[in-house]
Amino acid sequence: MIKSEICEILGIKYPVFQGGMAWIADGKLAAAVSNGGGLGIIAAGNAPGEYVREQIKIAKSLTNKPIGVNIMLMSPYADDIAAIVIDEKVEVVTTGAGNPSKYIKEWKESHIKVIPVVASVSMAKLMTRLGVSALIAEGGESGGHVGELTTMVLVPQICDATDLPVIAAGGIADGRGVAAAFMLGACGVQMGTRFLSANECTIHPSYKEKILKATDLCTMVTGKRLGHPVRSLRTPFARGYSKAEYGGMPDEELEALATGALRLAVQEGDNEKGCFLAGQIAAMVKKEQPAAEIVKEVMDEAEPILMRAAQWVK
Ligand code: TUI
Repeated sequence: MIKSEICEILGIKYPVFQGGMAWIADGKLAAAVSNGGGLGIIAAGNAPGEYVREQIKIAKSLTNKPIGVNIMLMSPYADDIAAIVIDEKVEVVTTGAGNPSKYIKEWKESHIKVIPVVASVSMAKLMTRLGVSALIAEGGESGGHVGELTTMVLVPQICDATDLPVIAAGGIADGRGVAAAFMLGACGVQMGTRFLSANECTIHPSYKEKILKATDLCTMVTGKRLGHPVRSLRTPFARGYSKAEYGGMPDEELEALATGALRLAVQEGDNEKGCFLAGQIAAMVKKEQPAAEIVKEVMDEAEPILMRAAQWVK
């Protein structure tokens, strides 16, 4: 049994977070992960506050274990949601795609455990000074909005830059990834793509099928020109966007092209116009199974791998 300090801090059985995937990670998925002993996280994405409040209530009706809310800081509703998590007494807040400094004091005063995603050493140092509970170091193998550095390179640097517990994310979907994350100095992992195959994940069946059929080179990054690089499956939408991006389409038209594309993937499974966010590890997601089984399976797999590594030490 692998227990680490993040388990003690959050009161969870397994050091496994489910990533806050916009439009995807709802109250039902989060509750299933938390009931399985991990940390389920509701994604606020670009949704209005009332949607998030409703999902928190759904999660709380399905579990009495801790749950988290991920606030996407580029959302126009980020301020509203920052207040709602206090109101609804959410145990953990994770943040992504920006700097959460202005909210941290109030969250801490409300006894919320704050765990920002950081994609650089400077952000890790700033968050450490502001007294957050832990950090998520997310490498660019991940799906969705990506930073510059890979998990392999980012995690040890973040571990060196802080005394806080570090959760590794990006490119992790099985016990080998968990073991590797621990070797790099992390004390937990966050997985997104692996949970797309969970029974409780209610994405469109053709989104799930695309993940289960994915191969090694099946993701690509678009959106660099506008400063918001996003990793998704290499579909007609992603190829078309990339062509437009490098073909000189004006910024406003490019933005319009992406508007609503994630919803079309998640809800309609629209192969032509949908943006199917996924991490590079999609190729290793092989089967549909309950979320709780995923949490236990990756940790059970990691154990003998870590033991075997120790055996080489003379
Ligand atoms: O946030 C994510 N992944 C996401 S957010 C998202 S919704 C979206 N849709 C279209 C365009 C952009 C976003 C889909 N996937 N992951 C966490 C993450 N945070 N990765 C990288 C970062 C990050 C980047 C910069 C965190 C902090 C940061 O700081 C910049 C600063 O303000 O200095």
